[in-house]
Amino acid sequence: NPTAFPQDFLWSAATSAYQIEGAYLEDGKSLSVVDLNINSAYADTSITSDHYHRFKEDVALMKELGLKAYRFSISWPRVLPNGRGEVNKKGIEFYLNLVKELKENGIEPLATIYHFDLPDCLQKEYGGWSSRKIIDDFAYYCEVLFEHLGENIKYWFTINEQSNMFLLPYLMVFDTDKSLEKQKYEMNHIMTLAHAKSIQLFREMVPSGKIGPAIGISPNYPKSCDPKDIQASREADDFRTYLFTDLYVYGHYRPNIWKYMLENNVAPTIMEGDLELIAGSKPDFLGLNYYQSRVVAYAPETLENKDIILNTGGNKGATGYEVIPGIYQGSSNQYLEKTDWDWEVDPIGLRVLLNDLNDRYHLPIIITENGIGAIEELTKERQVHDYYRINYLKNHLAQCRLAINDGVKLFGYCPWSFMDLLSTTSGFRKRYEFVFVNREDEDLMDLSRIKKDSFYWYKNIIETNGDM
Ligand code: BGP
Repeated sequence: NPTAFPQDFLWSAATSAYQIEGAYLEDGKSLSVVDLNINSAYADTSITSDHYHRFKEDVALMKELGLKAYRFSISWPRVLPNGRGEVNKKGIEFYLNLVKELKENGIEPLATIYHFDLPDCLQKEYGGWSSRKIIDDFAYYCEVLFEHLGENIKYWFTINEQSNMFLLPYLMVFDTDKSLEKQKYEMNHIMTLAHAKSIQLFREMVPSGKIGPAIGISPNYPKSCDPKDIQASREADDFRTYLFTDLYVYGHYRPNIWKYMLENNVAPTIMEGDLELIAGSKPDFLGLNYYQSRVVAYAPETLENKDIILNTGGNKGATGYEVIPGIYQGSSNQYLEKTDWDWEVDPIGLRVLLNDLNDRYHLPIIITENGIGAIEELTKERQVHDYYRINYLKNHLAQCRLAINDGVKLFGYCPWSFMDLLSTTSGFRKRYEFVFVNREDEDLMDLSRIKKDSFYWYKNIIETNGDM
């Protein structure tokens, strides 16, 4: 009889600022790199779900859902329109009001400091994350947040998915005249330093709070039992998971990654004291964004290097797999069902990954994202029958429970997302959890909120503390 979820388990749901707030130039906010560069081809961030104006209504829905906690992100350009310097009073007020509203409704706020939305002015001024100048600006931004919100928010996430900003560099702005690979490793090092500095500051300013990164990773399975494939899967874990997590927790690069960086001339500049700073800023927990597992095989040296090609249209089969010659190549998993975006649905992979992280780092873990994107429409009765989502969440939660039984210190679960929002890769077509936001037909694009079937299902899960 497996152990139940702990009594104080944080039943939560997640969103991020640029994906739900809208009001992208209101009340003093300046534009971020995401507002300008990432989605311009298919979506715009000016209104999204209009949460900026409707947060009270949204918090009321969270309360109805029974959420114990809610993960949101703070927009740097809303709080500091110039990236640094003067604090935008209205910007900080928005988050103070949101947190107040959450707390009055018995919901624990979980705040992400950075979720892809760098103030564009810092990108223009010195190239954003490519310059070490950002470390001080990020530290200042954190100082402002800890000063104004530190008393009211106990749980903080430093950076969301540094791993995916590395893997999918469309989330960043890079210099096209320079080697992308080199810039990726440089950015990764600088971001880790900024993350470490923010933890250092947090220890001084919010001594009773808890802080950690939110990482987006997948376990890598070998394509066969050919020892070459086994080794390839281990190296895929090194390059796509432990590169980030070993840095965060232990402050070191694995030797095979060093070797790769040096041989390929992509090593970042590491200054005296860098690794000590990182190693001295151990997080309190790991936040895990989990959507799928991956399969890899050995990649002969003769193959060409390839980056992942994302399926952004929701047309099955459009994904292009990554190849690192001599190390590994991605491939699809014949045993798993895929979403329309080719994301491989693998609940057991979550248990595998949770155990792996627990064995390696012995830190508490919170699932900061997990969920299924789909194209959805309202029925005539204005309902959304998202039975596939209920299945998805049920199966993943069952594995969470088994992982807790295995000894994993899992303390919370934040399905992505609380409500429909702008998808990072696929605009408004791809919808996620619990609350439908009506933008179907232009005349009726009233952005009204409609509870999906999964809303009622999750409500019951929370009420029964995960009894399925
Ligand atoms: C993660 C991001 C989220 C969110 C989610 C779903 O990578 O942290 O911001 O977007 O993935 O991805 P998508 O919107 O591309 O389906």
